[in-house]
Amino acid sequence: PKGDSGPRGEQWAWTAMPATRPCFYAQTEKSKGWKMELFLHGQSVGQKVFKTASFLKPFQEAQQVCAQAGGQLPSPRNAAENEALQQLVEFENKGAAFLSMTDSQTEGRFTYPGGEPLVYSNWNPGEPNNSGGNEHCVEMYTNGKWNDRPCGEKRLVICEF
Ligand code: 293
Ligand code: CA
Repeated sequence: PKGDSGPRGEQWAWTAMPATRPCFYAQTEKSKGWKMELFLHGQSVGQKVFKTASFLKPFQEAQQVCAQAGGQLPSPRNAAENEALQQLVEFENKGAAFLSMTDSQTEGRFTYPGGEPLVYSNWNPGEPNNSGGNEHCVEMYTNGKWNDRPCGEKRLVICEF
């Protein structure tokens, strides 16, 4: 898919960089543009890259945005990944971001998109509380803590690659 035009008229597009994960890069200034884009809007942690879309969407649309880009919503699986993602959420300054996990299958049992149970969690004290009986998605606050939320709420879209 075609991307947006940047502030200097450069074209940005989703693609697979050679020997790495798919990420956003500038066609005009290949690796230099890619590095700057990741520096400003991404986080690299281990073999994983988190990249912010900078806009807010309900969960299902957010899932589609990430899938279209060749990634998925973020699944922080340890403290280092959680902190990398938190830095991005904080820097974006657009409020909380959606994570990939839901308890849509079985209430109270949060799983990754593949259905596996969580290997790591960073719930805010008192969460998940299924407030109002309809909180099947998970948001990350700017402080890195997690809260279950209704999937129809609009939250910052960050993708994992
Ligand atoms: C309740 C109690 C609050 C909590 C909130 C969230 C909503 O209103 O303390 O912050 O639920 O869990 O997702
Ligand atoms: Ca909650």
